[in-house]
Amino acid sequence: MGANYSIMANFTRVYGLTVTRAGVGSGSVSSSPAGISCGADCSESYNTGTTVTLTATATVDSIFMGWSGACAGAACTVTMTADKTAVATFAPNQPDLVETSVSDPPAAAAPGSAFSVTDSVLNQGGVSVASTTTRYYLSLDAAKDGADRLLSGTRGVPTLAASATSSGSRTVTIPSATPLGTYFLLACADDLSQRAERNETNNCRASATTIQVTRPDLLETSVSAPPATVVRGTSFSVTDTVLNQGGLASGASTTRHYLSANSVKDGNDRLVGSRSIPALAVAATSTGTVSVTVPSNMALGPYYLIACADNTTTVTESNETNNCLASDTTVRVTAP
Ligand SMILES: [Ca+2]
Ligand SMILES: [Ca+2]
Ligand SMILES: [Ca+2]
Ligand SMILES: [Ca+2]
Repeated sequence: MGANYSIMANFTRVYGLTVTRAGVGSGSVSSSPAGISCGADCSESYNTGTTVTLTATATVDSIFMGWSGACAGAACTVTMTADKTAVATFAPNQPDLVETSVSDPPAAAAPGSAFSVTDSVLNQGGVSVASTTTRYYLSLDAAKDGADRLLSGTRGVPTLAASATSSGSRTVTIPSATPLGTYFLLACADDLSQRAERNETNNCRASATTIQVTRPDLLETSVSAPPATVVRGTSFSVTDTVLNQGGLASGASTTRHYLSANSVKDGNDRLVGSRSIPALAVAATSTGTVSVTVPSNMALGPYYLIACADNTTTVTESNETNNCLASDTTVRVTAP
């Protein structure tokens, strides 16, 4: 082999074109030159410099909303100078309202109290929808059903174009009759069913966190032992502690002290003193000492000392029957 040979090769660069379909409508995308027929085949490699036109076709129940990614707007022609992805968005040919966000409720609140809700409604359909009303519920689970508690306070949502969102805040009030418990907050778009939509079952959204509908609960956790004997008409000191073991702070209250022939508070017991209790935060206590006076006409004999929290029934509590505590020992009332 005395001759020289030269070898030439042409390397042609190729780039990938990928089509992605977005939105809750449906449709297909084809390409020219051929190679893409999406959903079945959504990507193709083309020689560098190739100009590719993509055509989106909505199904009969949908609307093509436009291109994004490598293209924008209604038409898509790309020149393959790099790997590219074009996104075709299809929407239903009807409105479809969904709640895309709802704020979390307070961790705890009493029946009858109010709080603020912020939510967003999206029309993910391909056509506009006239004004609607969003309503709010407390629900034991994250789904709306007939057992849920409708909150007062609604939000009017204006006409929404395709892909438009309305956000707003409202003050809502928990119905006074709501049973104590743990609830999700639901926001439900078009809750009065004023507008026909592609999907009527996706209109509600639950909060991420729950609200405990609860009340304060005051009770006596200690009451001092009375003296072994006391002369009627005279006084002795009582120290007691009130605890708020409920889920909400309580307002100010009054503890009263009684002498009782048995360890249970009833209508026969004699009022001997009282103590003012300040507002108590959750888990807070109040301890204090007051002087109580045995009535001069008190029948002689042994008595329990009973302290009763919120004995003027100023505070509405989750449990109104646990407020009294009797001393372990009795005091004998004697004559002067
Ligand atoms: Ca809907
Ligand atoms: Ca509807
Ligand atoms: Ca109580
Ligand atoms: Ca009470």
